[in-house]
Amino acid sequence: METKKEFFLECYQLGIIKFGRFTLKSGIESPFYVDLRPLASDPKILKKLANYMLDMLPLDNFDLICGVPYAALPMATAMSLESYLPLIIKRKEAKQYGTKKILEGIYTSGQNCLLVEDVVTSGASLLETIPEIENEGITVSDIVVVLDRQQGGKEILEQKGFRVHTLFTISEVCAMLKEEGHLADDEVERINDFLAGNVVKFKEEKRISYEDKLALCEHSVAQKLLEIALEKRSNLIVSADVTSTPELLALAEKVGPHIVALKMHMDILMDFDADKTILPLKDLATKYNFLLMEDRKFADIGNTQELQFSYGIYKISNWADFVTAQVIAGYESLDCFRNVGVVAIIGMSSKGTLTTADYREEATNIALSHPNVFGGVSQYKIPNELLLFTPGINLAETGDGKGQQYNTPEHAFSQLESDFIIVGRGIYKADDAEKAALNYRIAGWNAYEASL
Ligand code: BMP
Repeated sequence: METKKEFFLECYQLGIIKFGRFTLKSGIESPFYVDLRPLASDPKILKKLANYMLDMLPLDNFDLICGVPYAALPMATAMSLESYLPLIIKRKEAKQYGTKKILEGIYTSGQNCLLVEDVVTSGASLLETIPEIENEGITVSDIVVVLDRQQGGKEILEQKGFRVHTLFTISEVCAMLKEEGHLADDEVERINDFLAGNVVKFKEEKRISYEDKLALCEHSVAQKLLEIALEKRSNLIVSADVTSTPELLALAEKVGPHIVALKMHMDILMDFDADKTILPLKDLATKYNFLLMEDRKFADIGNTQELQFSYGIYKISNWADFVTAQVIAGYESLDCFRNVGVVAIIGMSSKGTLTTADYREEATNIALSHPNVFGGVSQYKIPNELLLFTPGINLAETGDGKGQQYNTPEHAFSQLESDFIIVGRGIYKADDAEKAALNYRIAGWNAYEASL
């Protein structure tokens, strides 16, 4: 014979209770979340549940059975089928037309009805439902509940004179789950705190450090960036959106000591020349120990991207340490970026971007699974296995009047757990670009340390 515990564990497999940090409708944070609706989707479990509930009850007392809508409707139906107690259905709202009935089914005044509820918390929904049934001349003496969240509802109903039968209580359930190794001691402690009415202290999840990221991120470019960050105590990438080689080289010379990488849009240079632009740039990168990031945002089929990457006048594959690429053309479109790292565009910083939550989720899946990709550009958190690059950073502005939206380094590190901030106009348009780079470097590093 199956024990009640074995039965509960079977129910648990359907995902009816989740542990973690949940905000309830009331705004209160709860360490667990209960939703018994999945039970109705497993006929064997639903039938067993019906019998467990019926076994607890003085069935001779009842003429009718009724579930509180909606979660308890299938439970009441199953109990009716197993016990032959006639079912009545209570509407959530009275019909606006015809009979305007709140109760459906066959019943007569003076009958006693067993009320079925999935979960009792404060008892409020039962206290609303009962008078609506009693208004039809039906009495309610007993309530049967699958799970008591032990937040006072049962006691309130009992004070009002109802008999409340509960199959499980949350404490009992936690004890069973702990015994089976599904719950850790600290989780049980939080649940007990919550049930005792105390404010629950959740562990603040801290971002992981660059040292820990070094152990987690396998791509050689990711490792190099993290090593430079630790060595230079910097997480700053300057976006060198200038339009001539002299300006680009002058900027690189000024900001070089403060950055982990210089980000370019090489196609905006008026005077690009492999010898005059790239060779001195590579020398500066060596001199100051930073990487070259080409923000090309490739967005085509694999074959075209392969040509764009290695041919034309820029021959990006010859000099870039890493490139940005959209993932819109799918996983295989990224295969062509051999010998460099790829940072995938997961979400954009501009107003009205089409990078919605669904898009970002799909983009993240591609980024996580493709061996060439080691990071993502986004304004939201991404998984720890990827390095997060956050553009749209400016200490003085909130936007540029062209759709760009700015945040602070503090926001990037504390809210997004970013790894690298990307700053363009905040630095290259400053009167003193070197001083501005130093300021952003300090602000970025302080924000990173504060977020640990
Ligand atoms: P600025 O700090 O001047 O706004 O420059 C931001 C840089 O980052 C630009 O080169 C832009 O192309 C890039 N960028 C961005 O602003 N938002 C994104 O979502 C992705 C980007 O690459």
